[in-house]
Amino acid sequence: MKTSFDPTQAAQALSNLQNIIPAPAEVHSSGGIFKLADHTPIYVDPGSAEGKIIGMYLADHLKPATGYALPVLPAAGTLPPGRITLTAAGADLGLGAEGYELVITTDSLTLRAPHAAGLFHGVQTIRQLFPAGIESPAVQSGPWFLPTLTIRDYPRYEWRGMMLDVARHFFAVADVEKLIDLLAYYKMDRLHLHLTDDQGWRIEIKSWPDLARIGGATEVGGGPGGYYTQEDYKEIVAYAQSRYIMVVPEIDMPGHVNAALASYPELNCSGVAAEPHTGIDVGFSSLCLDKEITYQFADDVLGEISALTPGPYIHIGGDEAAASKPDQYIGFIQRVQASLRSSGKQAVGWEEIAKAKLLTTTIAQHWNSDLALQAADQGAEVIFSPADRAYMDMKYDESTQLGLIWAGYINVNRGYTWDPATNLNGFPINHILGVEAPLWSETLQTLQDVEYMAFPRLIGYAEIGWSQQTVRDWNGYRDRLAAHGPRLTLMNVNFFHSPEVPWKE
Ligand code: IFG
Repeated sequence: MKTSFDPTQAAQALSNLQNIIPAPAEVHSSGGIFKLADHTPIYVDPGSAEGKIIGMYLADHLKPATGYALPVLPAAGTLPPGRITLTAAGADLGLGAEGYELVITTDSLTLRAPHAAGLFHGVQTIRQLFPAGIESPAVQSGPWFLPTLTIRDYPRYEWRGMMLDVARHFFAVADVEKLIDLLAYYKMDRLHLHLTDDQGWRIEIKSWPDLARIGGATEVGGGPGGYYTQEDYKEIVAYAQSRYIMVVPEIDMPGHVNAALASYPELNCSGVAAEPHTGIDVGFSSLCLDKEITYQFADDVLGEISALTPGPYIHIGGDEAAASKPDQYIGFIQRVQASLRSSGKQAVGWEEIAKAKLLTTTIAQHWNSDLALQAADQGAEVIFSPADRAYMDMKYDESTQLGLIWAGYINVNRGYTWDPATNLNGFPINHILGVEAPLWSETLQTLQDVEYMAFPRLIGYAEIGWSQQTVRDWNGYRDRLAAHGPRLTLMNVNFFHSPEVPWKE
């Protein structure tokens, strides 16, 4: 049956194309439409387990709103018109580890990528090419069509992440997994979990059981806190992996350790356990760097967290160690990064670690000084998290109830209108590993609080990490972001309706 060409459908299809975030690298539209039908097959490469999983993921995200069958089948023999194909066959290796090519004609949709992560990112683009109603959990009236086009897309930076502080306040596995789904929707690929701090130790360590039992028993404000068992942590890691997101765990040392000092008297120079801390001041605690047991503790903890973490990166914190003696701080950082490398991991640390002699495999995270320059001078790669641009715990403006203001207000515009390549004067751009937006939780207690501070600003950081600087401008982004309001609502995200954005209904 010849589908009649409806110019309004083509116009609607094009408007979705213009609202993709992060903005794709190369887009060519040809003005036609591809109509999804009830039994449109989703073909995947025969024998590719990952291809099948991604095909099922696509089907699972299109079925609720369309009510269509959308069978996922191995591609074999001649394929019928009116099909979707996800394949590595014939993919351009130049697209790299995460790139993809999407070709939509009037009778087929072909998503090609040399690696599974690219297919997965291409699926997010397909989701955004449908009207917002595609994200509805209930069947919507169709028709469901896509614009005919070619998209070639690949990320600017390989590190595109968010940090969630689960130490000041604790968040359940399910909350973290909802965040992971949202990170995936915007093509982010790193989730840095800030697991330990003065107010809480949030990860079970079997060789030091009181860390979670005692150190996880409270939080800022004195609430019940909580912690992840090692099974919980493995569940989070596996869930993230299934969304092509790497979990980067942080054990913050030698400062920010009051929860550990409250759990084990022997970790204190005094031999007496510290009192639990439920306030929000920083920089007052340090491991006792005079004692050998401290280094045993660090090795045991990092050994266990490394064994639970498939990714190569382990974050050792290193920030605000005012209570540690400078020479002992340097010795500690150097010792810990070396022991991590001996277990095949790369250390990541806040930029203060640049005071030590870094291994070339060690990564520094820029947040509020020019120590990142010293890290780069030593050959380290640097993740950009400038506090005055990317700290999502900063209030949007004077009216924001949640959050802090020590790094200044960060509204949606300020969070978006910067470029890592020009953020630090004289920083060598070939040492920029990517972007990460930290969300510290001193003032956040629920997932709704987290969503309110993270959205919509996180969407801007996702674009800074993925899109070329040449395709980014505030006016264009603002209007594209406006079209994501209905999508965020349908995905049940408690986002801040910033007055800067002309939100669509
Ligand atoms: N700085 C501290 C965080 C947190 C933050 C709140 C870093 C690296 C202030 N360290 O940012 O623990 O308290 O905005």
